[in-house]
Amino acid sequence: MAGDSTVYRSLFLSDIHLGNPGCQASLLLSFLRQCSAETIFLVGDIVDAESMARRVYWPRLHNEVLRSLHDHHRRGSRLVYIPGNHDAQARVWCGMTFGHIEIRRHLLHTTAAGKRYLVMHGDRFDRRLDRHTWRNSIGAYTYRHLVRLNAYINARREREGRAYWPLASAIKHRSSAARRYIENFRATALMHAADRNLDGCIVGHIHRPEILQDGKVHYMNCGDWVEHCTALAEHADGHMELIDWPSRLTVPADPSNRLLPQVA
Ligand SMILES: [Mn+2]
Repeated sequence: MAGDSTVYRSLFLSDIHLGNPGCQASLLLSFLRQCSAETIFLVGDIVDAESMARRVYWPRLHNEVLRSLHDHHRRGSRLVYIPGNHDAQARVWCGMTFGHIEIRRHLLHTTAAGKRYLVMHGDRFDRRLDRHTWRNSIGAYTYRHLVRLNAYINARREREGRAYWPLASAIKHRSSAARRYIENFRATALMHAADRNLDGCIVGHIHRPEILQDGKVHYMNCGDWVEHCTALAEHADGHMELIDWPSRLTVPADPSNRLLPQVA
């Protein structure tokens, strides 16, 4: 295992979707193995219970992700888990601590710079989840297949020594309905934080990584590990950064080599 090369005050990861064939577990492992954090926040949809209910899928790499998080804890990280809508069953345990994992519905995080951010999965800002229409069902079905295709294409690209390319993301960005959906979600989350006089919110859920500011209020989305492979990190001085992990990997000249982290 590579040594810790980057130390963060906090790390926010969401939408890992373990148990779903679309989960990019090997990229996540390479990320987790080169950094450490005082606190790791798991911001929902960590295990995809919905996908597991359709078909049990649990390869060795998905266990490795859990083991890696456990290793972080052994080396001193605090672990906080906020269940999302794909692992909503775990919400009955909110407020409890299991082993070394604190389970919360949401929480207030104060950065080293004194900024107060509400951390939550964000599905409550998703108006689409309120209605079970045929359009939503088709959308969910299409997306499920798109992330599986994404996993297949990128496994092949990795074997060929080519850089990671988020397929579903490229398609979604062309759709005006998807753009409107993202804008609505973002605006609702920003309003929620502003109403509570907070400096912003940290969410996941919509698989759209970004940090942006509206007036004085920050909107930060962790992204996901089925398409974008991103994380939010707080540095020792409270500065927040969005880490786009695939863009930090070098593609080796020899295509028989695997993707290697630049920092290793
Ligand atoms: Mn979600």
